[in-house]
Amino acid sequence: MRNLVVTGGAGFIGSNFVRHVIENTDDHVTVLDKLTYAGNRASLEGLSGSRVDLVEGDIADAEVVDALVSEADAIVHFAAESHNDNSLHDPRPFLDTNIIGTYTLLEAARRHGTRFHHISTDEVYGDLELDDPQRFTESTPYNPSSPYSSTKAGSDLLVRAWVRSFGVPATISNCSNNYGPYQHVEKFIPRQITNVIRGIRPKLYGTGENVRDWIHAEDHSSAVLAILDGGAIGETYLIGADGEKDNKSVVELILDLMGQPSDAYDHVVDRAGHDLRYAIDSSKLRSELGWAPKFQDFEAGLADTVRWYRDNESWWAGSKDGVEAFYSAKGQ
Ligand code: NAD
Ligand code: TDX
Repeated sequence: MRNLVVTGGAGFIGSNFVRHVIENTDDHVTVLDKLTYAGNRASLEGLSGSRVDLVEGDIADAEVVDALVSEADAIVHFAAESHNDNSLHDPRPFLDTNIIGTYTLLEAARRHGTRFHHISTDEVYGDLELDDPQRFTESTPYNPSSPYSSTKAGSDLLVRAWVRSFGVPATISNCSNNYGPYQHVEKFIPRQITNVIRGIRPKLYGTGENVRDWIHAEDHSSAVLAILDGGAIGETYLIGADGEKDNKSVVELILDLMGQPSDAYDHVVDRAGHDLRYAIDSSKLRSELGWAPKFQDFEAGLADTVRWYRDNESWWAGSKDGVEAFYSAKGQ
């Protein structure tokens, strides 16, 4: 039984990970979360009690961080400002949390010799052409496009430096686009599902030819646990489930699953600097740690996700109007 500190555990992937840990290990979890607009206590409902504690605090607050890390066997670091569109509007919080926050955690891990797993994204590698036969691997050069992805790239490089220079026992994972329950309605899939529920037409940026490599958040969680348990210190692992889909096909599938005509969506203003395609080669994780995804059927996983948003309107209703106002002011 370990005591895990999970940063960002009240967010989308973090809360799915906490649930996965509780169901699959004997570990105790202390969530450290600032409860920004993206964090939600309700995402941890049913998990409190003897196995999970929630501490409301900032990962950039050295005092709070040190007190928790001094008691921890391992840190799993999900907390971040995570939305590209927000980073184009106001980059500053991305520097504060993704760079200074990660630095603050690394310094605590260094002082206490604590195992550290850093959660990152495939966006650090930039984008691929639609017809490029290569996918991202652990040796693809970094080439981030947005304020979000550049701060994630910076945080990855800090982790690598703290491993090499200070011997912090850390691993890194870079995962592709996640879907599933508890994802904020600002993100692509929940935005379109909740639009349809509200009678608003889905909004596709630009032509919709952009490709994302989708993985269910439950599969991301099982991969992170596998790396925490068996990953080699200093190594990076790419996490992906061979789920490439263009955005237009995803919108059409959502409309279809929700009983609407598949062309009942609008093309809107494109995202500045919009990455064209992400694609992950996760052979290293699969061959070295024996990991495999369970959600191979994207349509079935998406149907479950649609059902979750229909059944949990009270979880997202409070954020929906503000998010749509933010987008419509930009013609999106
Ligand atoms: P999210 O925005 O849903 O959740 C982020 C959580 O971090 C929230 O609970 C928020 O309150 C918390 N947080 C933000 N700033 C904080 C701070 N300063 N101190 C403490 N807590 C803070 O994000 P997500 O989509 O769950 O992403 C989680 C991690 O996974 C991020 O590091 C992200 O870069 C990475 N990632 C996400 C995806 C994806 O598809 N969503 C894919 C690959 C990697
Ligand atoms: O309304 C929309 N219409 C649309 O066409 C929105 C919100 C997005 N899009 C497009 C932009 C992207 O091509 O859909 C795609 C997915 O968009 P997001 O959900 O914003 O995700 P993305 O920018 O790909 O980044 C996500 O995956 C990598 C996460 O938000 C990041 O945290 C993660 O690192």
